[in-house]
Parts: sequence; structure tokens; C-alpha cells
Amino acid sequence: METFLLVVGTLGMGLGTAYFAYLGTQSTGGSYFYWITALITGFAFVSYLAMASGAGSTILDDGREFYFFRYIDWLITTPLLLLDLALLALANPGRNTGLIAGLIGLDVVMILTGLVAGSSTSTFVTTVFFIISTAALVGVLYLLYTRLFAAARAQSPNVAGIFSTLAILTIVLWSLYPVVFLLGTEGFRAVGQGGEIFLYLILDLLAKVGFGFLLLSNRQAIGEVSGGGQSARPSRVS
Ligand code: RET
Repeated sequence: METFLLVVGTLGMGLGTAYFAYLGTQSTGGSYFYWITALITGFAFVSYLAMASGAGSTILDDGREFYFFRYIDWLITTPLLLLDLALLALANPGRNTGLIAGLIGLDVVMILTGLVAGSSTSTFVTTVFFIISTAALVGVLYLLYTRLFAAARAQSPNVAGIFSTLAILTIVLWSLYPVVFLLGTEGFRAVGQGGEIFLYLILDLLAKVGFGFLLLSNRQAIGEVSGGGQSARPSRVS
């Protein structure tokens, strides 16, 4: 069952990557959005493949199977998701490098402390690192909700609209990861290994493939935010 779910994840991420890369070859503006997004699902494809093949997990001293490859995936892909959001919201990302560095820095702290929480066999260590990781998540989502939302509102209605959809999706989905952690084998064990893999699978597919799909289907907004390459031309309906 577990392997089956991980294979579904591999296929989902693989298809998403192929589709986003294809859209990238067709893009007429803001092609970096397509490549960043294809990279996100591409990394997740490798991660799911590693986990499905048995190489992405290890057995801890307490007998628990720990899928450490998830955290390698998240360490790379969550900053890229934030980068997509920042590039969409900020008219001048070059002038906001402090904000982008702050978001990504907090995000890296969140994943690395989450890795310690997940891999420790001491309840005390897990609790302390879980709290630090959750505090970093709150920081990331706070910056997203305040600074990036404010910046996006100053953009065209099209860009502001798609940003708010993606930001709300991100806030809701990202908040559910610590919930799955608590329910799963690292936490209170309310659900078993299969249930945990299933829940993370749904979240990962929505947060990466669903996110990418919503972002990249809006060619108009992408064209506008990347300097009007797309918006200056009659838009091709696809
Ligand atoms: C952990 C455990 C410790 C507490 C917190 C966590 C947050 C994880 C998040 C992961 C997001 C992953 C995404 C993947 C992409 O598809 C590490 C589970 C706060 C927010 C968006």
C-alpha cells in the first residue's frame, strides 16, 4: 500500500513536471515562472521515486520507518514555492531582497528543525523542535499575509487576484503539514504509516501540482508581471 501511494506520487509529480515544462516551451513571457514551477515538481518526482524505491527512508532506533527524503524535497521546493509567490507579488523583486531572504531563511529554519523533530527518538527533543519549526512557519505565513499581500494589491487586478488565490491556498495547505506530523508516526500515531503517506501525498500534490496549475494557467497575469511580454499581445486562448 505504501509503495503504491509513493508510486502514485512519483507519477503525479512526473506528469506535472512534463506539463509545466511543455507550457514553458510555449510561453511568451515570464518563462522563469514555468521553469521554477517545473523544478518544484521535478524535485518532488525524484524524492517520491527515491521513497518508492526504498532508498529515501531509514529505520530509526525506535523501529519507526522515517522518510528523510521528504525533508530534502521540502528544503529545496518550499523556498522555490515562496520564490514563485514573491516574484508574482513584488513589482520590483530586486529592491526587496531582504524580504525574500527573510521568507526563505525562516522557511529553511522550519524544514531543518522539522527534520530534527521528525528524526529524533526523544519526545522532549521532538517537542522542542516541533515548536521552533511551527514558530518559523507562523513567521513565513505572517510575512506572506502582510508584506506580499500588500505588494500584490498594488499590481494589476489580474495579478492581485491570482496572487490572493495562491497565497490563501498556501496558507491553508502549509498549515496542515504540522497537523499531519502530529497525527502520524512522528507524533501521536493517530494514523499509521500508510495514512501518513496518503495525507502528505494529497498535500504535496495540491501544494505543488495544484499550485503550479493555477499559477501557470494564468498566462495573462504572468505576462503582466514579467514586463508585459504577454499582455502586450493579443492573448492566445489555450
Ligand atoms: C513539519 C514538522 C514540524 C512542524 C512544521 C512542519 C511544516 C512543514 C511544512 C511543509 C511544507 C511542505 C510543502 C511541500 C510542497 O509540496 C516539518 C511537518 C511546521 C509547512 C509545501
